[in-house]
This record gives sequence, C-alpha cells and structure tokens, in this order.
Amino acid sequence: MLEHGSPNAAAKALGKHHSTVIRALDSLEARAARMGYAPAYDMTRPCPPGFRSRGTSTLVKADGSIAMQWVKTEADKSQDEAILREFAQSLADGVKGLAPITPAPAHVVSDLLCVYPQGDPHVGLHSWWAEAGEDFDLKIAERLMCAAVDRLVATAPAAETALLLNLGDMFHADNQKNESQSGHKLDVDGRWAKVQQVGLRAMLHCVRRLLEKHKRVILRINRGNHDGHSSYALALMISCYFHNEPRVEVDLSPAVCWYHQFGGNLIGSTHGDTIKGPNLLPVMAADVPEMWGATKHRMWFVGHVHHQDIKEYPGGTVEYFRTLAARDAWHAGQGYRAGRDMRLIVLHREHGEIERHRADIGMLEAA
Ligand SMILES: [Mn+2]
Repeated sequence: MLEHGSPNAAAKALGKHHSTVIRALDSLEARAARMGYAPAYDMTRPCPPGFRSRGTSTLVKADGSIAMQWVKTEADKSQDEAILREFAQSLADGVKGLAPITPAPAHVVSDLLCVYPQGDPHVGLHSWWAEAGEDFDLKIAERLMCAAVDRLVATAPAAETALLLNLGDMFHADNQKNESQSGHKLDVDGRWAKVQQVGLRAMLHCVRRLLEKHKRVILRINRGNHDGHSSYALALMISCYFHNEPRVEVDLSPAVCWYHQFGGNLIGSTHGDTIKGPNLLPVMAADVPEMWGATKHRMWFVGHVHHQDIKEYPGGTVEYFRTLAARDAWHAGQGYRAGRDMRLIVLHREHGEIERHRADIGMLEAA
C-alpha cells in the first residue's frame, strides 16, 4: 500500500477487491496493537517476541505532549499453545507406525490374488515327542511359520495382492491360566507375555516378506476358540505397526465370519468352531447377498479341525486346512493324526483358482 499510496491503488495493482486490502490492513493494525505498536494512539514500543501488550497508560500534559507512559507486557499465551502443540506432536511421533518402508515390487499382475491361509498356528503350544509323537515349542512354531511363508512367497506368481488369512488359534492359550475356553488344561511353552512377543514377531516377518513380492497385502486374523481375545489384540498391534505403510491393510472386523470379493471370486473365512461346514455357504448367501450374486467362484477357508477336507456344495466349496503345529498330548491320545503343511492358493480374477503351492513340514524342518 505504501508503494501505491492508497488501498484502492494497491488493490488494483494486486488484482484484488479494495475491501480485501482494507481487511488485511485492519488485521495487520490489530495484530501490531496487540504487540504494543499503534503510533496513532501514542503506542510506539512493540513487545519482544514471545510477549504481548497487556495495556498502556499514558500521562498527557496540557500541551498534548506525553509526560510518562507505562507499557505493561505479558507472555503471549497463543505462543505457549504453539509450543505445546509442537511438543505434543513430538510425543506422538513415538507411537506412529514403526515399520521400515519396504520398496514395492516393480511388476505385478493385477488379475491375480495370492491367498496364504495360515491354519491354526497355536503359538505357545508345547508338545513332547515321548508323549505326543512330535516336538513343538515356541522356537519351532516361529521357525515353521516364517519358513513356510518364505518358501511359498518364493514360488508365488507376482500377484498384485496377497491375502494373509490366519484361520484362528494363532495363540494356544488366551491368558496365563493355560486353560482352554472349556477349562481343559493346556500344555504351554513359556510365559504368556513371551508367547505374545513371539507371535507378533512371526506375523510381522510374514507380512514384511509378502510386501517384497506383492504390491498390496491384506491381513485378516480370525478369532479362534483358543485365542478369542489375543487374536484381536494381535491384529490391532500389526495395524499400528504398519500405520505408515499404505501397502498393508489389516482387517479389524471383530465379526466371526469375514468376506472378501476379488472379481468373480468370493472368499469367506471363519475359524470353524461355531458353524458346521454344510451351513457355511447358506450363511455366506445370507450375509453378503450382493457379493454372492456378483460372483461365480465362492469358497470358504476354515481352520479348527487341523486336517485337510475339501467339499463342494451347491454354490461353492468349503475347505478346512492343516496346520504346521504339532498335536498335543491330549489330541495324540484321542487318535488325531494328520499331515502338516501350509498352502498358497492362486486365484484369477475371472477364472477362480488356477494353481496352488504347498510347503511340507519336512522341507521346512530341513530348512
Ligand atoms: Mn486349533
């Protein structure tokens, strides 16, 4: 304005309406006055940075000149707020996602989805060979979970999206009582806190490995009958860990049944302890009728029984998966015997399942 002589001229030069320039000048004057500078009112001593004017008292002589002036200042509260905001921001930095960012793969096929079902990992289960016929503990659980995903990712096609589908019973025990929900005594390796740490570490390894091969990773952890509470806590932890990684999506639905549509495929997943196999497809049709109508290849991925079982029903298939976990002494005594492996199922957007891969326990133990 000084340059142009009047608000109107300045407005013209700036291409703004003259009222905009007048408003800007008014607000500048008000701000300067708050800081103790308003020469038209004999306030000519601005406050230092961080302070604001609390008031000015002027003793005016009979001839109009100033005899004395008190300039009262105080710390500027608005600046305190800015400093506090900055402090709060620095505190929040510590709880943001901790995940190092993995470079995305250069080439992916958008028509493919790789489904990695994790059958009942039972992290924390302790089996003694002499009693159960197989050894299993925290170290073995972690090694097998990680080695299986390493192996399957290596053989997977470069699908754009990976679905890591934990079928429930990620943890063997849900608390320090080491009992199942129905009160059976469970054989547990290590303290509950240690088991939680190992489970989290193994899952983070799996997700990070998938990020190397696939552009987008969806993680769904189903609740199991062994880990009704800790399964959800694990999903929350992983979701926080990958807060800054847009390529990871952690599903946080607490529902027992979970659905995901990929083109003409409809995937349903649940642990399997609450709904019988023959009822799963009708439940799917009732729960997600629009998805049901829009798809042709409908499949359920289920855990709980720890053995392989695929059945086709009108409308789709229901598949139960094996686990990498050993049987415990109780199940060994009940006569449970099943193979141990992990699978990768490759779905084509239009044609459904087109290939599957398998990591056998023998390959992983040797690795
Ligand atoms: Mn189980």
